[in-house]
Amino acid sequence: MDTSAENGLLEMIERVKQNLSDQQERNDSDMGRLSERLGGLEKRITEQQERAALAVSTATERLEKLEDKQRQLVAGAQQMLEMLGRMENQIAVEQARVGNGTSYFGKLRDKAEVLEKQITGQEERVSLDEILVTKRLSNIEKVLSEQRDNITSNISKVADGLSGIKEQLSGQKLKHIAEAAIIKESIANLEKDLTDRQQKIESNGSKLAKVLKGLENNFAGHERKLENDERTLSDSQTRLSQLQDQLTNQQKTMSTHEAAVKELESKWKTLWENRFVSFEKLGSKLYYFVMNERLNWTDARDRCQELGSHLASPQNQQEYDLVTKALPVFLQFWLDVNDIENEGEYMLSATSKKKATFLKWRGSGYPDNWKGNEDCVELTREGMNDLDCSEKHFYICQK
Ligand SMILES: [Ca+2]
Ligand SMILES: [Ca+2]
Repeated sequence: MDTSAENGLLEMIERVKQNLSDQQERNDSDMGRLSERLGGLEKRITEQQERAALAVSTATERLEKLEDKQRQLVAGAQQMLEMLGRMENQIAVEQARVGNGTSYFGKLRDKAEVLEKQITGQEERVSLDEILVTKRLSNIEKVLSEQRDNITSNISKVADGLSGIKEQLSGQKLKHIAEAAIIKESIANLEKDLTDRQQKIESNGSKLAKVLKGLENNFAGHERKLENDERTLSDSQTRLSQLQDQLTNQQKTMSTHEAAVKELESKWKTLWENRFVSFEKLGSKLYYFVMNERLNWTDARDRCQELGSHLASPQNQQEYDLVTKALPVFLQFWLDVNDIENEGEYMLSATSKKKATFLKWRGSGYPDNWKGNEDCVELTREGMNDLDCSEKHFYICQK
């Protein structure tokens, strides 16, 4: 190579060197600016993080979501930084290899701008959320303030009420004090009255004790007397009991005597009643013609039985004749014959209600059952006739 050619080459190298040097300076300058902008971005992101952390500490899930987004942004920024780091390396490689990465840096700047815009947009949204949260907080604060006012008002009312009650209590207290004074006075009066009464009672008690002593003495005397009386009474009771026993025995004896007397009386009565009784024999039978008393037919029948006989009933003409002849003239005597059971059917009561077979009526037209009430048969010298059984007549007993 000749000198001129060498010089030309050297100049060219010098220019290339100069260009590279210029380029390096420009790159350095761009890098500086980018670094500054990234620093700014980092700072803003940190501020946003702080604000987001503040918002998260005071509120809701929505803010937590924002925090997530912020974290994503930080991560994005870090990725971006890493990307930028990688780009720098690539630029360095490209510059070293191609010697010119201007167009590439241009693209990088564009990308950085886009990212910056995105961050700005997100920043605005964060601001908007922040405003909303602030508004809600403000509302809550307002509500709280109103409630506080209400509470203050209520407290004031309560205080007024308490004041009123306090006054009432004060009034009542005075009233109670006055009442207590009256009551105290009443109690004092009652106490005095009580003391007086106690004294009176004690005085009366002493009198009563004396009277009681006297009464006790009297009582003791009476008691002794009563004991004596009781003894006397007991003795009397024993005596009475003995007397009662004696009386009972005497009553028994008397009862026995009475029975004996009664029996004697009865015997005497029979004897007396039968003093005229004397049955006479007519034919084969004994007859007793009773003419000292008049009886109705039933009593006459019973009387004959008492005398161990029955009303007479002649059984044939011979007996009839004997009896009839013995009768005093005009006197009527009851016979045993009657038709009490069945009208017109004449029976004999004494001989087990056998039918009367022998009848000797005094004439035609007999028996006539006069007035429909003649069922007992009498005997006169004229013959037999029916009569009212309640009529009282003499009678003939037979045995
Ligand atoms: Ca008759
Ligand atoms: Ca008659």
